Amino acid sequence: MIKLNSIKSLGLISVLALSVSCSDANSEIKPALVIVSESLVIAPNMLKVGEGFKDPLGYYEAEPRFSWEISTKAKANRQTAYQIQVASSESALVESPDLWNSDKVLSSETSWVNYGGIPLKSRQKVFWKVRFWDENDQVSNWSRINTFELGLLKNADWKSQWIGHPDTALKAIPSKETVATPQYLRKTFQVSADIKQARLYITAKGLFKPFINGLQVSEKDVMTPGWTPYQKRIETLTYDLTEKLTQGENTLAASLAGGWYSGRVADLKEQDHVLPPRLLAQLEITYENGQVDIITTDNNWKTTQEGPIRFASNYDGERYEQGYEMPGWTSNSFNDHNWANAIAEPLDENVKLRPKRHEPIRFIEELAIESIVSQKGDVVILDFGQNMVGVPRINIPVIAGQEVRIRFAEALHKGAFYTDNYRSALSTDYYLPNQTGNIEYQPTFTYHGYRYIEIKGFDPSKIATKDWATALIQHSDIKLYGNFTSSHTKLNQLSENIVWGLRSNFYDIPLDCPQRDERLGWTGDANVFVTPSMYMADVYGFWSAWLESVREDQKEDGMIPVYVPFVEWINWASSGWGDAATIIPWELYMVTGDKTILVDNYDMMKGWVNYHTSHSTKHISNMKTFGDWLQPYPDASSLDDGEGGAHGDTDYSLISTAFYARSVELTIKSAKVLNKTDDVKKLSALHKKIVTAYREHFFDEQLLPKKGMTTQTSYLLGLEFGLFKPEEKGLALEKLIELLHKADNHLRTGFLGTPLLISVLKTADRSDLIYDLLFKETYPSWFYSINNGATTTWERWNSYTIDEGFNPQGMNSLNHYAYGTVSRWFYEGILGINPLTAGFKHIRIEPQFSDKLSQAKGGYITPQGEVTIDWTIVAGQLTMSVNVPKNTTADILLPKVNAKSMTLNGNKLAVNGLKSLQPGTYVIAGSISL
Ligand code: RAM
Repeated sequence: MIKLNSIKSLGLISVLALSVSCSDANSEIKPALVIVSESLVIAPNMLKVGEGFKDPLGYYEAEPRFSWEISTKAKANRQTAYQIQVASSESALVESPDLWNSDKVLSSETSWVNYGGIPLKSRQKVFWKVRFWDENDQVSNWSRINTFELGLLKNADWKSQWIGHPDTALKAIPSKETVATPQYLRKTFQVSADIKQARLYITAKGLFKPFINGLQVSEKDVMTPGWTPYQKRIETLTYDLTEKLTQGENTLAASLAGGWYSGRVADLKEQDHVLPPRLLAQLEITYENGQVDIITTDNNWKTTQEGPIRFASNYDGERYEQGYEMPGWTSNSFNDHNWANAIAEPLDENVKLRPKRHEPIRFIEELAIESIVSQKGDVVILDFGQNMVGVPRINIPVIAGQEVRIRFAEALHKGAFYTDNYRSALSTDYYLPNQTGNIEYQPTFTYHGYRYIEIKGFDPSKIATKDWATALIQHSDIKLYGNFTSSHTKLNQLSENIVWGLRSNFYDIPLDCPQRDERLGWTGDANVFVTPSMYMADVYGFWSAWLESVREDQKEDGMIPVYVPFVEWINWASSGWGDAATIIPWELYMVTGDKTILVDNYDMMKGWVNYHTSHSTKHISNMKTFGDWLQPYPDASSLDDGEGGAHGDTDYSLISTAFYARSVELTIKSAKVLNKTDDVKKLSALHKKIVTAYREHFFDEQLLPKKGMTTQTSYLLGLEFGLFKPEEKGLALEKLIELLHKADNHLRTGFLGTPLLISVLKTADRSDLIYDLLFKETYPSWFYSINNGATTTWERWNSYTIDEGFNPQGMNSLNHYAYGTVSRWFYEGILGINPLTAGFKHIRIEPQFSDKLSQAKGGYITPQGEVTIDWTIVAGQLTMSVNVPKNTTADILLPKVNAKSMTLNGNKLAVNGLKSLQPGTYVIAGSISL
């Protein structure tokens, strides 16, 4: 047997010292020293830090987690050990890593390995590489060198001050109009030596758009820095300006608007444009000679409010006046003598400045006009064919002095432009030209949720053409996997709609909707969509960043607001919403296997459980709740609750007690992972008591609810959260199915019940019923909204109908992701990919075949690599190919397939042949009876 004694890297050549164990009779004598240029094992790839960042700049985490994958090209299937080396320079990494050398660590973990080296500092650029030992203890080549560079990690790193226009100084008692008028700021400075590196650290209280020497610092980033609880933490961005500075004079500039910080949020008009926006920037130039220049924001900056953007609001839109344009204001040659000196304010001690934790909102894609709906005089309605989010770029003929108005809508109501469902959000942009001719305009400091635009005020002698507008789609820059298709057109449309719902609402934080006067980070909606979203896109960083905001917004007594970031509006907690504190970390842990998400959020979980306890008597909860929100067909008596039965019919206390039990259960599970044995003990005792109280308090001997109405959700909660006695589960399920049958196999569930319905039926092996629900064409169902023209998921099953138009009730968003919860079943049910252990290192693959589908294909990118499934059924014959990622084991279960007929890669299947499959690609065939 050949044993590895030591391995040392010398540049690209590995020197392997090998010895031969004499006990191994078959071994030949080998030279003691072999020089090879390549190990036999291919290097690991897909190196990432934190929640999945590749070579990030301005990184947030001083104690990073490292992840990698075994290359799909490698012969190696498993990792038995790894070694990570980390250094402060590329040469140190090759010669002798000065920050960390993990040495050989016996472990199969390829993800979320914690850094264990010398503490890292702000600005530090870090180089790292990894190699692994495979199942034969053969070492791989070193990976390619990856890097990350830290941003400014603490407030003390900032020498700059917050700056703004003097008219917006609070002591000047500025009017709302003044505060709402965007500011323009600039500073000219000299560069007189060779530049080695230049970094711009920048953020705003509000929104900023930076420029360097006449060019945008980033053409893609928008609405930065994004939305956090600003009174506690503001995120900062880092840009590399090394190539953008020149010798001699340079100009750094930025425009600035209120955004979520200062502009109104939701319908809170009294808070609109009260706090003045401020800019904070620090340009650090390191010269070849080692000197460093720091350009700070201070009162030497020049500023004006006499620029072309006259007004900006996230909810109301933007006003642009051509007559105010200031050609060249971002470049050296501009004369800023008329501009005022900025006022400078110190950093706030209690507001943390921290590097942005996830990718910002960016321009992602352009969409052309699908059709010109109508043109009457100087009004044209244009249809992009897709409900989405961002701003349009318009290119239209205008007449000097004639104002152009751009409005937005999600649907037309009987052919007319319909904006009522935006409620108080004006969502309107204006452009006032001072010249006749063609203009090109795209708003900078607002965003719209829309499918249609109406442009009014262009030159009416011109006929609209499709190049008059382009939709510039914006959302957090997440990677979409596009990983589910099937033989069913409408199901594919539903899957696409759900992805559009995701794209539209992953707008720096998880929004409920992107268009009306709400657009908030509703926690309940997030609960039901977190796992499906993880299957559809690379959103771990997005969620874990938002959880930091949730932690920050948790009150002393453990209360979690119903939306985060919190703004003073609904200041009470709701069960099923605040439980985001336990549900989201746990679900993320199950999908990723990253313990850090539990470590970071564990105290919040416990705090929320305590809050639940303080809102219960004898383990029965009296916490308020939005209930099974928007359950269809609410009982007549609840219709006059002032909210038109929006809360559904399931008893509130039953719901709240069920979620109390659930939150305790998830905290116990987390405590187990984190080895908190005392907590496990205490919480388990509490859980038992809640379960007993729940059963006794809410159900009689026949398992009929003692309080409130008998609803699908009243059984679902108990079944999903384990609140019935084991021997009662069968009866509870029967009751649920009875209710389903009564509704002709339609759901009668709202936001809380819908995900449970699918999960409970799946656990009960009733995928036939799930297919039934899923393929229903009539109200309430997913296909019903598609039949009525949906291109996203809707807030209500019947928010809009082709015959009736908009639902007369107040809340009718056509872009709400909550009911997109069903896509979880596309992956876990139709494709059948389920984690047996957190992070999918052990997978159960159990596709749910149905006579309604002849084919399904897709996959999921696990931390170990992609698992893919592709199944087809033709004339009773199943063919299925499966790819099991490296370092993973899969069990495949195919109960409907005739075991005797089954083949695996063309060979008859051995007993247990589909258990513990090793990484690789398999083709399974057999006869199937559906
Ligand atoms: C609505 C929001 C959200 C929901 C709450 C209860 O206004 O749109 O989706 O969670 O209310």
